[in-house]
Amino acid sequence: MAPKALITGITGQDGSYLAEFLLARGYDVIGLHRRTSTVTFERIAHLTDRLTLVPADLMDESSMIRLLRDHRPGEVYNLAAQSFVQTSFAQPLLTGEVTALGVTRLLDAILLVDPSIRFYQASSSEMFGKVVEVPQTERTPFYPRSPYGVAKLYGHWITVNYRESYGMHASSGILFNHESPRRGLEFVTRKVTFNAAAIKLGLQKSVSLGNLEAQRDWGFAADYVHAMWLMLQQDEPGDYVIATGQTHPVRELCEIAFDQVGLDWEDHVVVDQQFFRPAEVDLLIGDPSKATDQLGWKPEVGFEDLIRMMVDADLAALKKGS
Ligand code: NAP
Ligand code: G4F
Repeated sequence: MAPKALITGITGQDGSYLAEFLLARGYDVIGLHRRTSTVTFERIAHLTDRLTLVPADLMDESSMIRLLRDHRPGEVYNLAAQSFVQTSFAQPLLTGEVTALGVTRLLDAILLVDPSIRFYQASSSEMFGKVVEVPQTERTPFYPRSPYGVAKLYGHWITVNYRESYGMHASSGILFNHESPRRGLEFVTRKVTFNAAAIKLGLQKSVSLGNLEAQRDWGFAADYVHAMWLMLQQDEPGDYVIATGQTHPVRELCEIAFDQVGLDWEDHVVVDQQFFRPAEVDLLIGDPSKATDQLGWKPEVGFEDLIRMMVDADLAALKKGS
């Protein structure tokens, strides 16, 4: 019988890549999506005839119990979250409900229905926040700097707690930033690549950004979903840092993106205070040695190739008018 996996957050960036990855390996894929007034299947439109899409919500434990009872997955990947850091300052309680308590609701639903289900939690390098050491490993102390980071830290520890309390195969992937042409337009990489393409096509003249000195360890989303799957194939659950081990400032992202369309970024980027955060994470750089040694995982696509790929995808989409 084909293995069966449930993905929460299947309509998001990572959900779409993970669904592709699991389908290619012969899985039956169940996608949990929340009810919305318009369809949000844009990223999975090419897959919908091969997926089972079930409405449920991380805010509603009984909806997840029913889903688990009806579909009986062997693996659950919890990718659903309010995932935008800036929004978490404006909506801290909603972020806590979904991104923190939502994890407990899902773990508890699994405990009630079938504790042998293997569980993946989408933890984040935002938990390191005001970093205590460089680079960050699985042993680096946490110091979150946003309501989102605090919520993810709760999700991380409740995953560890269910593993230790109930012997569940529950793993936490501490993923550093990962991007793709499917990245949401509000995140800085896609904001820059989309606007560089739009400026090149004469659709606008400038783009407004916040902190150009912030540094991130940016990888390619399709590489990172592979690591999620590898974690659930191990005999023992665990926590793993997934990163490239290299960091770049937002300024360099701008240089590469505008270079890809033959423009000078300094002619088009405007700094605007509204995009600065009340508290910032200045320097994220991960050490993925444990994942390399134990999972055999390594990133395939480097930062510059990733940004150039995203610009090309945005140019092509804008030319097509989508
Ligand atoms: P994303 O594109 O923002 O996707 C988030 C997903 O969560 C969407 O499918 C969204 O559904 C769903 N969702 C939100 N609230 C929900 C609720 N109450 N019930 C059910 N589903 C809900 O995020 P992503 O970049 O794919 O990231 C995937 C996960 O990894 C997130 O948990 C994120 O916090 C975490 N993470 C991401 C990164 C990164 O760099 N991308 C790094 C570390 C950790 P709608 O489509 O309806 O909005
Ligand atoms: O692209 P960002 O919004 O991503 P951020 O805050 O690092 O969060 C992402 O990565 C986390 C992993 O570390 C995930 F957990 C989280 O879900 C999300 O996927 O911002 C990156 C940096 C920040 O320092 C921000 O201040 O870019 C800086 N920045 C500068 N100007 C900007 C802008 N960010 C955004 N979104 N928009 C700007 O105009």
